[in-house]
Amino acid sequence: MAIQLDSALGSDCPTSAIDPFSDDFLTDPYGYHEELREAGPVVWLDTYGIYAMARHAEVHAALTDWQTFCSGRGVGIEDFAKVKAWRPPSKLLEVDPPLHTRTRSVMSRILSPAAMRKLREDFQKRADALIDALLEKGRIDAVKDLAEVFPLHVFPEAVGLRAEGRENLLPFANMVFNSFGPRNALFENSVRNARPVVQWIYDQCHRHMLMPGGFGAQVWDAYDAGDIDEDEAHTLVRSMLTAGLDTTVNGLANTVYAFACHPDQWQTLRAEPSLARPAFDEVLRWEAPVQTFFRTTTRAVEVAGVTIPESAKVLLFLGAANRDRRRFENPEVFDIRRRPIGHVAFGTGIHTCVGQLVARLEADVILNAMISRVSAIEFTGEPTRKPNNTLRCLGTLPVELKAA
Ligand code: OVV
Repeated sequence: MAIQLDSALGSDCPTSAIDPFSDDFLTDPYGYHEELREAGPVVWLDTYGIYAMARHAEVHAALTDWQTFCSGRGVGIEDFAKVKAWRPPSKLLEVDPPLHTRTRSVMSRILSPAAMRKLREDFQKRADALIDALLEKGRIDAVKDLAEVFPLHVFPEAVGLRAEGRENLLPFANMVFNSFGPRNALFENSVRNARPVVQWIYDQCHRHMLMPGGFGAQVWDAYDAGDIDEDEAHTLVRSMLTAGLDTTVNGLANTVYAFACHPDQWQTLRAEPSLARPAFDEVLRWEAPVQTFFRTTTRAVEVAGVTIPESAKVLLFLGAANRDRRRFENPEVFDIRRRPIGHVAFGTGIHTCVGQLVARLEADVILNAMISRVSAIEFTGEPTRKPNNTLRCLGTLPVELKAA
């Protein structure tokens, strides 16, 4: 694809015709990532009239500088200052300090290391039982049978949702993650698909719908304590239901996929189970579940010689930054012995994933369960992709788990 300097922009900003929300790009982004990284530290994307960054240094710096690259005008392609948000904005993701500082502190207290310690034993038992059952089956679809089943088992319960209606969670999240992109067919179809479940999701966020003791009830405890108002409490529970499931589903699917692609790495992990945590980080670096988020500039800012004007939308390619050879040696190689410190799959700065301990716990118990029980993970067919404007999603992942 032709990359030219566009003098009309008034600075030396390379221009690209790449469409990062096309099926082509979303199905296999890595060649396009390389093109964008090599085009320059900042690239103007003609298709949408937005700036983009795909190199690690600039993505990292933008995520860190929340004063300049704000979230309060939306982290999708639409600027909330110009276009009304399509849903009531998140009070965690789509806000800046000081409100963000307050809501974030409520959420990080609830999703703390101590809270994870209380959940671990139960999560591990369920992971063990699931992997035992899957070994009985042998041939599975690791998306439907593992990556979706496990988070749908443990996460809604940890939040304190009722048993009925949990199947509504994934279509809802799928829609929200599509909505950060343009109003393309992916977005329109996911909206159509999720329309019947939206009211159900909003209903579950009320205090009387949530079981005592769960994450959701604890958000309402923060309301009782006067830390947040009623609307904030409701919207923070919505954040949990939106951000907590599809992300971990794809994180787990990508984990199984990474090891199915690299049988030697599975043997390395089995020989050295203490690598489970760095191995999951390497999965996140290599195949980031959340590929992109936007920021909006609050002022004109110079980035590596390029001036980005005020009120510009800037697309940050987390997944591309994680494969930047300026930061990671042989970045396309999946190597669980690498310590992928600095990957930005969870973001960085004040908006770093607040639920990452839950994600890490889920991955850890699944890997533990598999390390002792599964001697090999073999493809039994071609995996398929399910394009999403934000997430790196597998549609199906046919594998056979071999019992150890
Ligand atoms: C990280 C994330 C993704 C999607 C939605 C939200 C957060 C939210 O806060 O609603």
